[in-house]
This record gives sequence, structure tokens and C-alpha cells, in this order.
Amino acid sequence: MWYVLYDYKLGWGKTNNYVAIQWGLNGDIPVSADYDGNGISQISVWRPSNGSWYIRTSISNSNYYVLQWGLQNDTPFPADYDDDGIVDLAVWRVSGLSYYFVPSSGECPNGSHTHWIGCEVIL
Ligand SMILES: [Ca+2]
Repeated sequence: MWYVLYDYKLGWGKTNNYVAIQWGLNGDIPVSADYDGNGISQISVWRPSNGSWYIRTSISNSNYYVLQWGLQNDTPFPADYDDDGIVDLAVWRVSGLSYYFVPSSGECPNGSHTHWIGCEVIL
């Protein structure tokens, strides 16, 4: 269950300053971030059992999309790897000392190379 606080200055327990949203399953990892660059984080989870990202497009409705990116033993590590100001889906794979991300710009930055629908960086 997610409890999203709209106005932290009001504090918990005040009327209408938070909303409770059921999103994700037991074992999911919270990975909320601003994946579309609109300045608002999307409620999101990464599911280790299938390597999929479940990203809600809005707090106010239940629209969402799913993208499979990552494998069971990966660790989700979203950040802006292509430096375009928009957070990219990413996982860290300790077995290969590498990480994989889907660049929001559509271009793999220097130091990475194309891997399936995204980019790979081997450390
Ligand atoms: Ca990006």
C-alpha cells in the first residue's frame, strides 16, 4: 500500500492531504521516479520474479504500463544515465559487473553499447 502525502507541511492525519493507493505485490521493489519527465514521480514497482516494471501513469487513475527489463537476480537502479533529465529504467547485474538501462533519449551514451532495447555498461 502506498500512502502519498500531498502537502507535507500539513503533516499526517490532516484531512485530504494524502491518498492511499494499492500498487504492487509482496516482494516487489518500489522504484518510483519521474520516468516521463513531467516533474512528477510515477508510483512504480519492479517485480524480481519476472524482471518487469509496473509504472502508473498518474496517481488519479489506474492507467499503467509494464516493461520487462531485468532478470531475477538483478537490482533495479533507475537514474538518468543518458543525461537528458528523464529517469531511465535500469538494473544492476552483479554477476557481470554491469548495468543495463533503457535510455529515455533513445541513444546509448558514450561508454555504453546497445543491448536489446537498451544499453549495457560493463564496469
Ligand atoms: Ca534519461
